[in-house]
Amino acid sequence: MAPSAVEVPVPVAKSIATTNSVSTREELKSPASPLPEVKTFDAATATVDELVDALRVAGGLVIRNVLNKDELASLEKDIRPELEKDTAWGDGDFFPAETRRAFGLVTKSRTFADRIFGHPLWTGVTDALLSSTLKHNWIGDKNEVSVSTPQLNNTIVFSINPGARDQALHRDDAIHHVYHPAVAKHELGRDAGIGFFVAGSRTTKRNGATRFIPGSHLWDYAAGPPQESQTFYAELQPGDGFMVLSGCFHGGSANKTDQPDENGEIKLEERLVYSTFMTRGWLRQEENQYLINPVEKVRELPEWMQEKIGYGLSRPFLGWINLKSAMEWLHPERGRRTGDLW
Ligand SMILES: O=C(O)CCC(=O)C(=O)O
Ligand SMILES: [Fe+2]
Repeated sequence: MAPSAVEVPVPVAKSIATTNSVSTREELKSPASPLPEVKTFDAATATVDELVDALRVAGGLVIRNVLNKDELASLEKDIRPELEKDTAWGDGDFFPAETRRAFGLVTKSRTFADRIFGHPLWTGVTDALLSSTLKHNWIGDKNEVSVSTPQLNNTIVFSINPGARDQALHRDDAIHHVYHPAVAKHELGRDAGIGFFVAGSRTTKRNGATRFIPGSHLWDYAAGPPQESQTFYAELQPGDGFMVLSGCFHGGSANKTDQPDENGEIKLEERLVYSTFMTRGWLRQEENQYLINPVEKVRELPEWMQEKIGYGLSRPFLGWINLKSAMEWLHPERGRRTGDLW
């Protein structure tokens, strides 16, 4: 591209000193700050606003009773054969060798699509925290405001078996090259993603519950390494859920059920967790949804889900095919519409 005569301003990460005009240096959160409380809700009574507030403070929360027994049974019927196809990764990899995984879950299980990916508390929380509004977009004499809504980032089921070691603590937003300085309080716009883990079996500190460091989404990302002593284990009953911002340090944990318990007995347990992440509409999706999900299966889902899977446009015009929304490509029976970018 030819050099431009006009200098285009490059977005620069805010420095710690200018992050928040009302914050003093002392108020900025760091690994030395007290750890915030991790709240527990019930899916029958929780509101989206309460969940959003709790996530902004602690970075993670527990929701009891997201799925009932019938939903869990139907999910497992769909997914178990997929887990059985998986083979161990080499030890020393990101996942311990005793982990089994399966992917592309929105089209492998309708229960997963409806009750996890499409759960109203989940769509409410992710819409609130991951939507972006482009306020200043002059096109000629018109300022065109656009809202980009969140899209699916990945879907993974993790079966962690006895003998698995701890997965190292990490931030999932590293995939999007995120760096943030410390803040005193969460600011809207900070998050690149959010994760939702739903327990298929009970998850405990002994069998490998997901652990995370509360409040670590507010730290300077240069601060490290993360300390195991600060972790909170998301201990869940089957059907309970755990939401976590991608900016929090977290990881799957060791499954020690191959070792004697406090009564000297060995009771082997599998830790089974269904997970999904959402990301902003204008970031690349971690899991390639167009290759993993057969298109005929995508067509069976409601249109609002198809849009969230990535077939909708991120406004103003990201993700088009033939200059049209991929929703039009997905529904050729409707015929060609007039105008670009349906
Ligand atoms: O297995 C878990 O609980 C967490 C897995 C995880 O964080 C990851 O694979 O990125
Ligand atoms: Fe992770």
